[in-house]
Amino acid sequence: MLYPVTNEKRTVIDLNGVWGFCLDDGTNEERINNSFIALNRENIAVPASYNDLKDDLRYREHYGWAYYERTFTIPETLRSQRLVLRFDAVTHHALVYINGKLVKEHQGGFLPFEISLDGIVTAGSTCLLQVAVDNRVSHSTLPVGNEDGTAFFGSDNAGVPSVEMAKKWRKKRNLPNFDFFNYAGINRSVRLYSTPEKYIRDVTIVPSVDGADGIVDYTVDTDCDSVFVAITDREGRTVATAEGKEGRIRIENAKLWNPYPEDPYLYTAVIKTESDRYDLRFGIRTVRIDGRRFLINGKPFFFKGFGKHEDSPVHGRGFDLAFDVKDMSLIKWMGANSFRTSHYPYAEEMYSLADEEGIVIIDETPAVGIGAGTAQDPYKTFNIRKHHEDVIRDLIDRDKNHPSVVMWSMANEPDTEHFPESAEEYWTSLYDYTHSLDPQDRPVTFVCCQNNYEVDRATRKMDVVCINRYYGWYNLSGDMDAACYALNIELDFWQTIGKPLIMTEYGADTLPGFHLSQPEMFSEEFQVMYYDRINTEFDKRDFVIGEHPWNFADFNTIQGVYRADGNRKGLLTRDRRPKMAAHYFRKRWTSIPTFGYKP
Ligand code: GCB
Repeated sequence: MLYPVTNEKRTVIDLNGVWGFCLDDGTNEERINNSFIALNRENIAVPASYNDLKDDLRYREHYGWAYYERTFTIPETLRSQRLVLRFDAVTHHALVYINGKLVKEHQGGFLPFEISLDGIVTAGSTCLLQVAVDNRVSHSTLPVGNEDGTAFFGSDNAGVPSVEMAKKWRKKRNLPNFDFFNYAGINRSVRLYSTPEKYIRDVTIVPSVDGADGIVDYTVDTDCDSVFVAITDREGRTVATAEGKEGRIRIENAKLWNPYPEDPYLYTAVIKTESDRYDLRFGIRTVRIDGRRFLINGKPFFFKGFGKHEDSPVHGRGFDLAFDVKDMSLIKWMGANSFRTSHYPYAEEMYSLADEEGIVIIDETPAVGIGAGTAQDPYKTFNIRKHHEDVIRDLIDRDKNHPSVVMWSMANEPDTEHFPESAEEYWTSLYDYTHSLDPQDRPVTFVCCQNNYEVDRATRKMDVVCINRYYGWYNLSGDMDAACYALNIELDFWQTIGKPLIMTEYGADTLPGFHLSQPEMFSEEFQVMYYDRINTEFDKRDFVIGEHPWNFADFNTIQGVYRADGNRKGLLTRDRRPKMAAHYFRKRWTSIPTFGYKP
């Protein structure tokens, strides 16, 4: 799916701004065609998560539908154009109405969807746009939550005569199987855009290298009759041209896209047809696994970086370009070169920034929490496969051309231990599916949680073993000698598997400003000692080809006994101030090269 652009053939109209909004009152009736919204209308910002925008617990803890509305006018000048309404992300389930008529239903809160407005609106008219948004998560949504807001756990039982009674008293709420706040609403931009009637639907670029030359295999999906492609360099000079809907272009003495701190050189493919034009920035780089090495442009790459979140004060998970630019700056300041889009696809603008800044991305779907909170075999019991395939397809469709994306992560921490055979079948078939869809055939993985790795049959089948481990924090808490001992037993196991391994999460909650002479848990001194001890073990293992501390910054979560003002494992605070550990990593990573750190 192409990102919307304005050029001489296309127009983008921004529909972001202050919209009318109201929360459903819990009865979940049809709200669009009655006066409910008008009677309860409040102001809300788009894009943003609605949860933290009002000082009202109803917003913070809302469960179920919420309604947005605004009007927009279509300029008469667009009369002969094809019109499309595009939502970059509505979390999690959206119903879109125009002038009271349902025009689109979309499931999944982190990927864009579009509505062709042909036959629905006319140029020159003013339309009422309404969006109903449902934030409920269940065992069939991605991310996963416990069913219907009534599940009942552990300590809820204390002092309550019966489970039934507690269920009656307990407010209906989302029970996420994931450790980030379930921020909801129109989280990313809404735009109206136009194309000519005969237009460029999609462009696919597959780069490769032949000696000093770059090879670009391209496909243009269009009904247009003639297609011209010009490749321009950074200075805007045309370096190669081609004609036709698909073809191969050779760029002599090509400059490669290389990760930070090297040069992430980008070319532009200028695609013109008899009626349309689209300019796509792309990089020439290769990605390949060779034994235990992860090669970018044929050189062994070492992942220095983070698990992140889209999370910022007030906006919640709402699109925030200022935070994205600031985060890129901090990533580089710490000497990092990569991050994982834990635990869902991020806004497209972040990938374009990463292309430009040379930051490598492990691109993750929103499949987090499969199998948690249930004793049943999730792969056989719940209806997830079809939706999971849909999000993988849409993710690749959206992100396939970004040079920054070097690997797909199908999920975070699914259960692979309790039903190992079902898990193996599920993950290896999705692995094949993901490979089959990616025109660049990048490596594919999923991220494994702390488990009995000898029983787990699925993690070892991935191209790269990605593991989240909290030795010294959740287990063997505070005892780093024991933690390193246990970690090494596990690393000995993975060494026999013969694949590259990235530690995709490890970390310790840390209160900024809490200092101790002796490193105990939650102090800044402990966080530094924890990382230093564990990194020392990684340095002894050539097959450990990456370290992604959890997390880049503190982030918001559901309230609960484990979380005081959210998850505090950030190297930075939520407002992006460095803890001592950020300085520790800056020192470490600025002395570790991006290429060739491990043989
Ligand atoms: C994990 C999860 C991550 C959590 C983290 C933690 O394993 O993947 O989402 O936030 O642990 O801090 O508990």
